[in-house]
Amino acid sequence: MAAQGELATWVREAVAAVRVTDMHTHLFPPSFSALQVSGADNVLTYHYLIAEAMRIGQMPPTEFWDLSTPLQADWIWEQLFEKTTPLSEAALGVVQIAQAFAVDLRREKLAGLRAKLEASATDVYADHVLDLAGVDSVVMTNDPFDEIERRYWEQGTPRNPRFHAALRLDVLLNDWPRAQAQLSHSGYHVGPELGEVDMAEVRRFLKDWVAKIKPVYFAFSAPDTFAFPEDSVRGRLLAEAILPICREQRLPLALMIGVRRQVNPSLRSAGDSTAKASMLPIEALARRYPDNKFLVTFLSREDQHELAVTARKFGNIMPFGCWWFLNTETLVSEISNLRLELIGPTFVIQHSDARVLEHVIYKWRRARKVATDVLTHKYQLLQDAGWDLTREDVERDVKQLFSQNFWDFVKR
Ligand code: RAT
Ligand code: ZN
Repeated sequence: MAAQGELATWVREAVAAVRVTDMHTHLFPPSFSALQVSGADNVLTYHYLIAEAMRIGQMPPTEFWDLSTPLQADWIWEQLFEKTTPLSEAALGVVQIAQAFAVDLRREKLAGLRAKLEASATDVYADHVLDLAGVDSVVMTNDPFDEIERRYWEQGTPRNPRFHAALRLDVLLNDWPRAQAQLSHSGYHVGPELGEVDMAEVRRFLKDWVAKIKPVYFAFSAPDTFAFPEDSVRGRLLAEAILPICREQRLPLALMIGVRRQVNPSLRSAGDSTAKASMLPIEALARRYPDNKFLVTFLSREDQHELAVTARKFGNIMPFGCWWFLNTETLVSEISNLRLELIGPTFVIQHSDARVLEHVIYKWRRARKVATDVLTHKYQLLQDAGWDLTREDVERDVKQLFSQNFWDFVKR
């Protein structure tokens, strides 16, 4: 049994030391140079910050998009760090990145950050940043319909082994005319009608990509209106191509539900929003396909309780992370407590969604802080009830939440 104060130390030290698997990011290895994103200007022009800066500055979005990236960064800096105090989650994140690089942002300003962060990352720099964040490896978001990205895979570009692949199927499932045109162009005989033969070609395409990139899972994001089963292109592609290939290859399918894309198109990448979605499609998928595995995250706060309850019913559902607008101190704490209370330590506690390499630093610092508080409280209750907790128990649970639950599920 831990003495008073000792318990908090066990948790703090275990969470600080754990090597994280960051199971959903938008990062690329340095060898994918046209896609790799790092450095101060990219940190400042994160779409989370663009939306916040637009609330303060008077610049019309069209004018903003015409600026070069350094000028956009200067403008965002002025709005969020000069005219106001950087209190939001994303703005505080910039300050925490600066701190990790020993930059006093208040005094040295954006120039200080520009001097320390590398805009064209080398493998040494990428490893350094991942190590600063205590991240062992990251999972990318790999789009087989992206021309630039496809070229890297087709050339067999070697990559830093800390970057795992995930096959992202948004274009296939959410924009069938574009997917169909590109599939046909790449030599898959797929007509617009999606008959039996076309479906076999989609399966061939998926298998080719599994062989090419060796993904650890398939993924797609869907709107709040997502339904399944459904007599639609998406419904049929899921049932007849994606789920069978996932089963055959023993790969989980990650479902990211509840995004309303482009509610304000003038904001471009910053113009997406969220809405409450239905749990019924997830229940239907998990029940009808017990041999498939589903990594599931929802974007609205309102869906979190239902998701945790649904995960109690189906062992083939793994809830993961607090996605995008939920990745705030308040909501990560609430959602992690809720999940622990309903399913114990059997979920993936967080993913970073990093778009810029240095993001992993602040995202994981924040995740660790919240997890420390949440777990300390829960362990205290357990000890108060007479449970003889050990330091090893704490270390095991933390490892499961931050990495092992994900890998066990992938390899199951
Ligand atoms: O969090 C984000 O950066 C979003 O823009 C999305 O990328 C989202 O995470 C997604 O994967 O669709
Ligand atoms: Zn994402």
